[in-house]
Amino acid sequence: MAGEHLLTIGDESQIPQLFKGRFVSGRAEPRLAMVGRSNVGKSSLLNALLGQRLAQVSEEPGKTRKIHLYLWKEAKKIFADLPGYGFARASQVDRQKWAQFIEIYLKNDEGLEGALVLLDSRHGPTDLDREAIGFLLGIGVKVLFVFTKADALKTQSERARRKKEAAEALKLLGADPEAAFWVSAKTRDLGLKRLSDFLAQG
Ligand SMILES: Nc1nc2c(ncn2[C@@H]2O[C@H](COP(=O)(O)OP(=O)(O)OP(=O)(O)O)[C@@H](O)[C@H]2O)c(=O)[nH]1
Ligand SMILES: [Mg+2]
Repeated sequence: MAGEHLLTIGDESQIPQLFKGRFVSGRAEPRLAMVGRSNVGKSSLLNALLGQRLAQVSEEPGKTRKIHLYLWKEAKKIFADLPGYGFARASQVDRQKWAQFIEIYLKNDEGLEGALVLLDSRHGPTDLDREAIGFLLGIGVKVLFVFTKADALKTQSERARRKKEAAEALKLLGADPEAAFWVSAKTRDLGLKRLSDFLAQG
């Protein structure tokens, strides 16, 4: 088995007792946070990287409401699958609660190596994505961009157009457009393999 579910954090009040220095529940493997809007494919990507269906995937946005930590055994890393943002049906209060929960986690996890910011290959980054990226960079979290559902870009010209558009948008955000991977969890394409190798080496 390549992966293992370690723990679920349902509430921010659990965070101080779980995280001690670089350790989470006594484990020292560096953490990689999966950040992105609801339904962008965070849980699917995690499963594709682990080669196992551990995280729950759903067509219904807002499925992952808790923080789930998964051990990636070969790479000796821990994925933190975070609740997605931009869940349309959530109330303002719910959205604030989510933002606060995620923020407390990101600020308290001293073993956080970086965040994988997942963006939809077909559109964006959206305003909410920009806000999330700005927030992460603002608190000093290292960011790696992963464009998901690359299989949905059917033609060569569509792929080229989107890559150009996305690179320009990332440049405007002060990010390195080269630090981006285009992947499909569905077809498990070459991009997924490149991302997996990159994360396992780092
Ligand atoms: N075509 C295609 N669909 C995908 C891909 N990855 C995920 N999906 C679909 O997108 C939907 C959402 O996937 P999830 O992995 O649950 O998304 P999530 O970001 O974890 O969503 P939340 O937990 O709600 O934040 C599901 O219907 C998946 O089957 C992909 O690479 N290609
Ligand atoms: Mg999810």
